[in-house]
Amino acid sequence: MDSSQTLLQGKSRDDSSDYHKLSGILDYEIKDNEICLNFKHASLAIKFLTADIFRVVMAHSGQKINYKSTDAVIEHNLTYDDFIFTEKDSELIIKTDKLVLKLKKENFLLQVFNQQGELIHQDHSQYALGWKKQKVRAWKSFEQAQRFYGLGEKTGWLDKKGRLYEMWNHDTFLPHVSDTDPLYQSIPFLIAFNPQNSYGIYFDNSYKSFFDLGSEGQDYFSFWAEGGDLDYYFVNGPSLKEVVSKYSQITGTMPLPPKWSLGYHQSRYSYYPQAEVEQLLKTFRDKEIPCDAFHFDIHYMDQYKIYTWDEDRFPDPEAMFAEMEENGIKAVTIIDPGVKTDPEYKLYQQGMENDYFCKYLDGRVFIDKVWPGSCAFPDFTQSKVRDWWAGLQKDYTDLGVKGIWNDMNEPAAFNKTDTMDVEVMHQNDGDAGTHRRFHNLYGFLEDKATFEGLKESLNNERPFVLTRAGFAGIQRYSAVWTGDNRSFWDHIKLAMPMLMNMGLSGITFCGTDVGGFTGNSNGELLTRWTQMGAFVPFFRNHCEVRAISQEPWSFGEKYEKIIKKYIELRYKFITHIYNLFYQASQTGIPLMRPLIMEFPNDRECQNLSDQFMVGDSVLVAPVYQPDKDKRMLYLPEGKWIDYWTKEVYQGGKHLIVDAPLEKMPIFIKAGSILPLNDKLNYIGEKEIECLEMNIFLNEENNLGNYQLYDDDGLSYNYENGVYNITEFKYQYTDNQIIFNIDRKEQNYQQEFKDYKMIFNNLNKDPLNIYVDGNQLSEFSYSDNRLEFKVPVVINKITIELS
Ligand code: MIG
Repeated sequence: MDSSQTLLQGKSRDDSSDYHKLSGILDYEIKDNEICLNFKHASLAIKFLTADIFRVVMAHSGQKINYKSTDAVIEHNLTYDDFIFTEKDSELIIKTDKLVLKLKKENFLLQVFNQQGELIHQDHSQYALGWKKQKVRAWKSFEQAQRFYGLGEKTGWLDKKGRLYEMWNHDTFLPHVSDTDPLYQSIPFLIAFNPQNSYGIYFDNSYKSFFDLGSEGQDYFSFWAEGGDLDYYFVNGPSLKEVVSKYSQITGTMPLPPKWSLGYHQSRYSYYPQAEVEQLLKTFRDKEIPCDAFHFDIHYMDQYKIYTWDEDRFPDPEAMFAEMEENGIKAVTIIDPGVKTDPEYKLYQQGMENDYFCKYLDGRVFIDKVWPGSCAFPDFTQSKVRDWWAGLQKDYTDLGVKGIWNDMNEPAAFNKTDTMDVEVMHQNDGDAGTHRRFHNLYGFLEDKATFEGLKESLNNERPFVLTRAGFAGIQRYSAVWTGDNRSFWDHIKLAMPMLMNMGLSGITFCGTDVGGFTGNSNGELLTRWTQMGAFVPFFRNHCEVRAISQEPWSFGEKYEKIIKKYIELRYKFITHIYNLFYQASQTGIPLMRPLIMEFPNDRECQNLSDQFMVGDSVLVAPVYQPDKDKRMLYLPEGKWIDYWTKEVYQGGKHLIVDAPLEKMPIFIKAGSILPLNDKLNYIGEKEIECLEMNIFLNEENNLGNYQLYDDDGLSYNYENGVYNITEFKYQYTDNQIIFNIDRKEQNYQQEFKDYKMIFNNLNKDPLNIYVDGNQLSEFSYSDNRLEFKVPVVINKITIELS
C-alpha cells in the first residue's frame, strides 16, 4: 500500500502553464478519412470512424504520428470520409452528416457543433493540447451545468465532477472511502452529460493517467498521461445511451455469458477441506436456497502454486466437482498471476525455459513476493505466453472447473509500490515497452488469455472469467468485481454509483462482494446487501479469511428467511436479466442503469446515486442504513406500480415508502411488460414450463412492448442462429386490450409451453377474452388483476372490457 494514496488532495497536481502548447497550424493535408495538421513542433491527425465518432492523435517533439492503438481497441474497420472540407481565413471547417468541426488556425482550438449549430464540445481556449517531456495532456472547457459519468470503477457519487481521478491499477486493501483512488481497474472513458448533447471521450493510453474534472474549481476539465501518445476518441451522443453504445463500437461489448453465471455465487476465503465443500453443497440444497456456483479461493492450492491442488485438503477435486455438477453447482477457481520460483515446480520451469517471464532490460527476471513467496510474473504482452496460459486452462476444465477468477492481476506484489517495478520490460511481440506502459494492461491481457483458453477447452460452452484488474475493453473477456470492500453499511451505498458508472463504461457484468469482504458482517447488513445484490449484474457473497461466516443461514432464521426470499427473487427475474444481458451484448447498454439514462430530462436524476434501474422498467431502491424501516426515494414522471403491493403511484416526486427488513422497494414503470419465472434452485434445474408475462397497465390509450431473446444459455449455438426472439405488444383502449405475440426468430426449441398472462392495474371488468378468435372460459379477475393461461404458440389475445 503506497502511503501517498491516502494523501489524495495535492497528489499529482500538474501545472498546466509550463506545458508546450500547439502553435498555429502551419499546413495540412487531407487523405481518405483523415485530416493531418502540422504545427511547429507537433502534428495532429483527426481521423473519422463514423460521421460522429472521430479520433485525435498527436505527435510531438519531432516524432511521427503513432497510429497504433492499445489492446483495448477492437478491429472495428470503421471509417468515414464523406465529409465536406472548407478553409476560411481563420479556421478549417469539416462537415460530416452529423457534426461540424471547426479548427482555429492560429492558436489551435477544436470546436464540435451539432447540425443545429449548437456547440457540443471545445478545447479550452488557453491550453487545448500540449506536452511536457513525456507527458501528454488535453484541456477542454466545460459548462457548470455539465455532469461527468463513466471512468469505470471509481469511488464517489454518480456525477464525478469536482474530483481528480487517477488511472493506475492498484491493490487497494485499505478501506475504500469517499475519496480512495485509484482502485483495481482503469477505464479512461469519460462521459460529459448534458440533457441535449452528451458526448464521450475515450483516452486510449495505458500509461498512468489522470482526469481532473474541476478539482480546483477551474473552468476546464483535463486529462493527461505520464507517457505514450495523446490519442483520444470523441464519441457523440446526443443521448447517454448513444454515447455508451458508440463507445462499445470502439472497445467491444460483453459476449453472452453462460446463464448459470447470472445466478447466485457463494464464496469465501477459503472453503476447505473437501468435506466442508460437500457440507456447503448439502446445506444449500437441503435448505433449497438457490445457488449456481462455488468459488475456490487460494487455500485449495499446494503452497499457493497455481494449477496445483493441496492433496490433503482436496484428495479428489474431480469427484467433488462431479458431485457439485450433479447438484447444479459450478466450480470457479481463483488464479493469481505470480508463479512460485520453485525449481521443482513445472510452471516455473516452463516459464524459465521458454522465456515467459517479465525481465529487466539486462535480462534479470523480475521476482517479488506474493502469497507463494518469491514469484516470477508471466509477460502477458507476448502471444506465446498468452498461448501457454490459455493451454493451462485445460488442466482445470478437465477436472470439471467452469470458471476462472483472476485475482491479484494489477499485478499486486508485496512491496512498497504494491506492484511490479515500472522499469521491468514487456516484450509485446516485438514492440517492447516498460511496465509504465503495460501496467494497466497486465490483468486485461491475462484475462484475454484465460478467456480464450477456457473457450477452447470448454468445447462449445461459454466461459466465465471474473477479474479484479482491467482496462477499457475488459468486458470482452471478463466479469469484474470491485475488490476488497468491507462489511460497512457505507459500502452498500458506495457500490451503487460505482457499479452504475462501470456499466456506463462498458462493463455490464459487474458486482461487489455481497455482505462485505473485510470485517464481520451481521444479519441485518447481509440481508440488506443481498436484497441489492439480487439486482446487481454479478451476484456473489464473499468474505475474507478472518471474517466470521456469512452464508445465507449464518445469522439465524429470521435473516435466513429473507435472504432466501431475495435469492429466489433473483431467479424469478432471471429470464428478464438474461434478456438484458443479451441486449447489452448487442448494444453495450448496461442492465444496471442510473435513472438519468432512462429519464435524461429529469434534473433530479442527474446525480441520483442510491437507486437504479434494471433495464428500462424496474426501479430498485436498496436500504443501506441500519435500523431503517422506511426509505426515501425518487420516482420520475409517469405512473409506477409497487412490485410488492401492486399499488399505483404517481411519479415526478419523492416518496417515503415502507421498507421493513423484509422489503426492498421495487417499482415497475406502468406500461411495461415483465417476464417472470418459477422458482429454480439453479439454472437448468428443470424446464421452465410456464413463463409469467406480467403486464403493468398504465392509463387507457397505452401501448407496451417487450422483446424477449432466448437460447440454451450455455453453448455457442446461438452464433449459428439457434435462438428465439419473440415480440410481445399490447394496446389498451377504453373498451379492449389487444395483445400480440410475434415470433420473429424461432430456431431454438424453447422450454416454455405456456404463458401465464397477468394484467395488473386493470380497473375495468373483463367481459370476454378471445385467444386467436376462440373464446377463453377460464380466467380470474380480482383486485384489478386479470390472470389466465395460454399456450405459447398463439398470436393474438383480445380482451373486451366493460
Ligand atoms: O491479498 O485470495 O480481493 O477476494 O479472497 C488477498 C485471497 C488476496 C484478494 C481478493 C479477495 C481474495 C483474496 N485476495
